[in-house]
Amino acid sequence: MENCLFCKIIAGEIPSQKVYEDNRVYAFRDINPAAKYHVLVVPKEHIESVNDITAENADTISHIFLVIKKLAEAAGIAEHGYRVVNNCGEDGGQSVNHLHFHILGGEKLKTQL
Ligand code: DGP
Repeated sequence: MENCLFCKIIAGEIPSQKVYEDNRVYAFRDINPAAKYHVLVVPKEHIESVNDITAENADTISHIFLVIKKLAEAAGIAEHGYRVVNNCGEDGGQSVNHLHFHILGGEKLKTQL
C-alpha cells in the first residue's frame, strides 16, 4: 500500500535488519528496541490492524504465530520465555497502521497489565 512504512520496508524501499522472510511474512528488528531481543513480525499483505483480520486472511495470522515460535526458538529465547505484543488502533497505541506483532525477550521483562 502506498505511503505505508512497513509496506516500504517489505518492498526493500526502506532498509531494515531482516531476520526472516517467506512468501507471506517479513520479520525485522525494531528500530527502537524495548528489550534485548525486539523483532517485528508483519504480514506482507497490507492488513491494517487486528480489526481487519477476516476468515480469508486468518490463515496468514496463524502462520505468523508459527513464525514467531520458530524465531523465538532460533534466537534461543523460547525456553526462558518472551512476550508477543500487538497494539491495535489509537487507544491501543498502534503507531504504524500495518498489522505487526512485537516479539520481546532475551531478558526478564517488566510485568505489565
Ligand atoms: P506500534 O507502536 O505497536 O505501532 O509499533 C511500531 C514499531 O515500529 C515501534 O516499536 C517502532 C517501529 N518502527 C517505526 N518505524 C520503524 C522503521 O523505520 N524501521 C524499523 N525497523 N522499525 C520501525
